[in-house]
Amino acid sequence: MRKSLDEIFERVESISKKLSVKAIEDAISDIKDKFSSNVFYLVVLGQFKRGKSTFTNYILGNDMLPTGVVPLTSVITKVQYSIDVWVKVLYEDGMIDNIDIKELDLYCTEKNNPQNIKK
Ligand SMILES: Nc1nc2c(ncn2[C@@H]2O[C@H](COP(=O)(O)OP(=O)(O)O)[C@@H](O)[C@H]2O)c(=O)[nH]1
Ligand SMILES: [Mg+2]
Repeated sequence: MRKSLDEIFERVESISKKLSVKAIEDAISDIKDKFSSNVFYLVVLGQFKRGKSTFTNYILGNDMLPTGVVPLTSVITKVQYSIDVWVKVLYEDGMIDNIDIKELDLYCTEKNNPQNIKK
């Protein structure tokens, strides 16, 4: 599948070059970069209290995301593979804090970070 996708990318790229369609050339270049980095996003979307965090914890095999009956996750929480457990808080102004997993709920819950006041 990887190989046939690579072939498709090559064909689309060569066609877009022949036709000089910059938008397609840029798009295919982006897709090729994403594809070669071996990273994809699985996005879990849904209304409050619908079990998104519970579902994500189940996939992870680890209860690292807080779950509960009141709306809990108030900010976008991104989980990625790693051997060690680490948590980074990314602030709107670009600042980054390294925190302990036990402190995660201080940032991503409505109770401890209402309306994302910590930004
Ligand atoms: N009955 C039932 N409750 C669930 C299920 N999944 C999650 N819950 C409960 O629903 C509540 C909200 O779950 P949570 O994962 O925090 O929801 P989120 O806001 O979508 O992330 C929690 O009390 C969970 O225990 C399910 O499949 N069935
Ligand atoms: Mg949640």
